[in-house]
Amino acid sequence: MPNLCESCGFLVGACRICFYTCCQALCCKQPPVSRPEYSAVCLGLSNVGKTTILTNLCGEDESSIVPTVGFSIKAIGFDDAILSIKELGGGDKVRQYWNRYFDGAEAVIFVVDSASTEDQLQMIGDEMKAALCNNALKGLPLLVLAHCQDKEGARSIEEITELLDLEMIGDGRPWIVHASSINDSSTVRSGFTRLIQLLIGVDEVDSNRI
Ligand SMILES: Nc1nc2c(ncn2[C@@H]2O[C@H](COP(=O)(O)OP(=O)(O)OP(=O)(O)O)[C@@H](O)[C@H]2O)c(=O)[nH]1
Ligand SMILES: [Mg+2]
Repeated sequence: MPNLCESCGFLVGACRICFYTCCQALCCKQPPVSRPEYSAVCLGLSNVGKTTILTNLCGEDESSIVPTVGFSIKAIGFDDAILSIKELGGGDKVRQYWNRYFDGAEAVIFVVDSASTEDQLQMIGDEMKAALCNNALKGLPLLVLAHCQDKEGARSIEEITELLDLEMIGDGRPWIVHASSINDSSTVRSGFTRLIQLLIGVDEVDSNRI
């Protein structure tokens, strides 16, 4: 039979546990959720909306955006990962230096104005091919954003896939084409979420190989 002292000790212990559990619940003290971090490069011709997209994803003011000279980096948190995205300016004079900034990338985002003409898409496809052939980007997951879907004459995902010859360009890497418009920011966010799923999938395959 436990004596009175032992019973009291047990009761005090139980009360302490209850007290701490309640405090923790009230203070919402959950252990911090750890998310993987990935680096990505964001490419595309000038004026297609790269900076606008990244600024929108960060919830920052889009009213004072100017053409990107050189590059700019933003770290953006998503539910399942943090993406550190390096946007390279798309101007004619800047594009020739893109390959200097590819090192360390784990994914590629290529933004396309979906209302581009066939000739423009031909040129965009050539730029994309040249970039993706670079050793630093070989085999990396690719998100092609078929952006500016709100514009008149915007092409469908199927048209963009065909005109950019993506079946050929994407060969040997996980890739997706995703339709987006800044007017509906959920379409932008869901494109990046899909890219993160590709990256997590690649990680899982790699860790199974070890
Ligand atoms: N209609 C339309 N306009 C957009 C969309 N997204 C961005 N824009 C506009 O496109 C213009 C150019 O945007 P930027 O974000 O500066 O383009 P960028 O690709 O970063 O250009 P560079 O930095 O020069 O390479 C801005 O006026 C944006 O408001 C979209 O989905 N639809
Ligand atoms: Mg820019």
